[in-house]
Amino acid sequence: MLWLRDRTLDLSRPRLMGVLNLTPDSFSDGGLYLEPEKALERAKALVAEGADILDLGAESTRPGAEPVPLEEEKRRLLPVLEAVLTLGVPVSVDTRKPEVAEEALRLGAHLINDVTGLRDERMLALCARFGVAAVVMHMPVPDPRTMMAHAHYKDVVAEVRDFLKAQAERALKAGVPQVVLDPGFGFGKLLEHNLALLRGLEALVDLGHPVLVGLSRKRTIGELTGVENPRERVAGTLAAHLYAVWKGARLLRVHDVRAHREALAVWNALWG
Ligand code: HH2
Repeated sequence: MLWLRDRTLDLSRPRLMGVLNLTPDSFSDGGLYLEPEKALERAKALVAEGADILDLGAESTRPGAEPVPLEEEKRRLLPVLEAVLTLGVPVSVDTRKPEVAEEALRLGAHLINDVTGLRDERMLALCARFGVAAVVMHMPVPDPRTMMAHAHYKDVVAEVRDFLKAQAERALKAGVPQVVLDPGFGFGKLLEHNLALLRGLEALVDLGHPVLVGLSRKRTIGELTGVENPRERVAGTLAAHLYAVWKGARLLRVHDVRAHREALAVWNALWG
């Protein structure tokens, strides 16, 4: 069960988190949903396609991305968040800034998705104060500009597991009600690291928290399939995500909700 403030999401079967990027520069859909009307339309479409939760982000964290100033991130995010919260579907906010998270939580956001792994004490304190769960994601350093220079691991599965275990314990001790763990595919990780993490996903699942996986349209899928255009990587994404579900992932962060809903319908029928 995932606790989302006033509601819960049953995780006995895998669930879909639909991505809504309110950015000019996201790697696969940058610039498409910059205008609030377009963003709201997209949110409605994601819900109609079967998203169980939406993840709103207003700062790209692709490799090399420059940070977005606080006021700009708020300007992009908050009006759309307010509108999307009226749709009746739980909303996660993808931000690494406590100031943004605080305003989002005041508006009623249901989950905080912090790609920097709740390293900032203020993020912990906020989630605890509002009684809101958080996604704890691994990246080797909390900066997309430099993370790829840190793609060096002796044992990537053990290192990611140890980081997530420590951050989860720290969060729960600080009063965060629940954590979701995410290996952070592509964040300071090369193809070989992403593959090792997928193959070894049970090591994270065994920590006892729900596991979220986000490989949607990512470079790793492009490298394996030879598909250059991120928006055409849906088939490869589905294969990786179904494998992750088989390994125990319970949440998939995806751009292509409909394709995932159909794949999971078949999966669920077979798996029982
Ligand atoms: N990936 C991206 C962004 N946020 N959050 C979690 N928890 N896990 C992920 O794997 C993850 C994430 C990158 O994808 P996207 O949002 O499409 O791109 P960009 O960062 O360029 O906006």
